Amino acid sequence: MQTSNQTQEWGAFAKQCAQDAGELIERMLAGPLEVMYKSSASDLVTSVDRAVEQLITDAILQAYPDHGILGEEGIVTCNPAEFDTVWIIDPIDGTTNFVHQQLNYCVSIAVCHQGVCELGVVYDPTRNELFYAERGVGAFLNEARLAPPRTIKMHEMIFSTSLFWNRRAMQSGLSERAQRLAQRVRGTRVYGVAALELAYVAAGRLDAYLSLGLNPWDYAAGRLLIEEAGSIITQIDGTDIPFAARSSILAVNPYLYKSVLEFLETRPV
Ligand code: 2AM
Ligand code: CA
Ligand code: CA
Ligand code: CA
Repeated sequence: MQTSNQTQEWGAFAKQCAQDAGELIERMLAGPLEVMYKSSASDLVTSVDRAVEQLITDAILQAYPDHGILGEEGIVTCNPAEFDTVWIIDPIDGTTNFVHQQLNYCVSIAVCHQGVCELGVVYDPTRNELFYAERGVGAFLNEARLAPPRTIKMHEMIFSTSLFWNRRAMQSGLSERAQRLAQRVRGTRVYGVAALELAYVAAGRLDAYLSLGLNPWDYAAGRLLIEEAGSIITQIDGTDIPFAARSSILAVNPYLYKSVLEFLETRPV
């Protein structure tokens, strides 16, 4: 169990790291952007992703040399399941948006202690919006506490997802069930930036977010934001999200969670 003083100190440090990352991103955007393929043309990494991961990691290891790092772009100093305190970092979530639009991307940082995430930061530098959650304390946007989730009916909801054309979701019938859900709601959105979409569910800008196959750096900080804001987050079949492993994600306003889950599970396709 962490003391709240210690978690607060980590929180202040994580916020500063995210803001420093934002400044580095903006500085680097003034120069040429080096874009590389990872596994395919739809799986990109840039020189900025790598520089940001290095910046954040160097700062953490200087301040907390005995902590572990799990970063998307290759800086992994520990097996998170066997380590005491682990920082889970997505230096740029939404890299495709970053490359094409220089908009709708964020920096995501979570700090987990003995398998439980204690704080999460999701920072959108272009809008200067910093979402912060601390376990047992709450969820905030730029120091203002997020409002509790609103009471809402299914026909009033909007949700974001990329499930409709996900190959695995199409094969399993999940895609068609999600489309039927889409026909019952006010609207759908596709932002392509998982951590920010989770922050938006926490903030009530979206009422749900659904995804398959997310990595811990995509959802760790957003998950705590959802929980501390009073919404519900599980895997897409309703089971608990594992620690620091690939997972599907179903994040929903608490008044809609049960009906969305039922819709995804039981409606005939
Ligand atoms: P990234 O930009 O950090 O890679 C895009 O729909 C969202 O899913 C982004 O948050 C993106 O993170 C993440 N993502 C990108 N490629 C993915 C993949 N192959 N599997 C799962 N998530 C992915
Ligand atoms: Ca990526
Ligand atoms: Ca990501
Ligand atoms: Ca990323």
